[in-house]
Amino acid sequence: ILLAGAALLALSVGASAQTVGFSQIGSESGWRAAETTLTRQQAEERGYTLQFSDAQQRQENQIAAIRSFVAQGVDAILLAPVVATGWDAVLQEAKEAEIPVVLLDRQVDSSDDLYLTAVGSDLVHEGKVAGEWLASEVGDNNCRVVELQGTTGSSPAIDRAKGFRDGIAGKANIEIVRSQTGDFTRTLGKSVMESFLQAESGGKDICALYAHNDDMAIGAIQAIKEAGLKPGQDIKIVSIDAVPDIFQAMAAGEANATVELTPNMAGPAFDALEAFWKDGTEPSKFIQTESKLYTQADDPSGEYERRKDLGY
Ligand code: GZL
Ligand code: ZN
Repeated sequence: ILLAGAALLALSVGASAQTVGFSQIGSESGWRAAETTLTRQQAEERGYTLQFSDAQQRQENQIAAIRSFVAQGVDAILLAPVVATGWDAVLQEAKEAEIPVVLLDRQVDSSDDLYLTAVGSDLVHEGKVAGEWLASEVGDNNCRVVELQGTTGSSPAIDRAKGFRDGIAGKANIEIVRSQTGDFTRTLGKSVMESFLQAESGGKDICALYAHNDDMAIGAIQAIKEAGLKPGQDIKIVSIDAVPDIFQAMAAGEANATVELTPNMAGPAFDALEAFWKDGTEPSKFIQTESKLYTQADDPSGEYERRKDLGY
């Protein structure tokens, strides 16, 4: 009996019978849905109990969720912060409760001693890759660009706007003539693109669309078609995420380029947490995921097939 008892004790200490609270932004895009799917799968595989909260894009719901996770005494908190500001107080509360917080796919302006680490891409770099692709595409021709920005105040919207402008810097022939948030959704991407087309004499003067994510681009493609124009030809389309549906659009010649953002942020996050739980190992404050440009030349149909069952 003693041996059995010792074995059970060892199992309970060693096994990851951990409870993790996940404050997810919502399900505004296919990419976000895939991130949630993969996080649930990883938690399952690793034997964690995942307490999931969908904030419906509202920061106050995320703050309330974090407070409830702290009250529950979870072993860690995952946070995908909808906007970059306003987190100091609640992150301080988690710190005082000695609960490690890992940021997923977006950054916060809080001091980095208020979270264990942040897992995400170089969002500025993504925008720059998109800008550089457009610059290479148009050469010396004049190009009037419209921009669908992500959620106002979110780090991807801020950084992807900056990066794209870095990518076209010095190109006097490329001009961003309209820029507005589409909140990362297909619906708003479509309606804002409709307003751009109306404001730009039906769109004949628009050379390209830069969308901060594929979902807004997909909505915009619908609007462009309804306006009687050919997306991917009359108006070049470059966006970010590499969701399956953008590859379908590319295969149909209706989109031109996307920068991949991996939806697997949970893997690196859980690896860092396991090291921290085991012996207090402090990871670097930023664990960067890779970004990769895909164009119509990169087997879009094959890329669609590879991604279509990943939970987007
Ligand atoms: C970027 C991530 C963005 C995705 C969008 O890291 O936060 O949020 O690009 C999602 O699809 O809405
Ligand atoms: Zn770069």
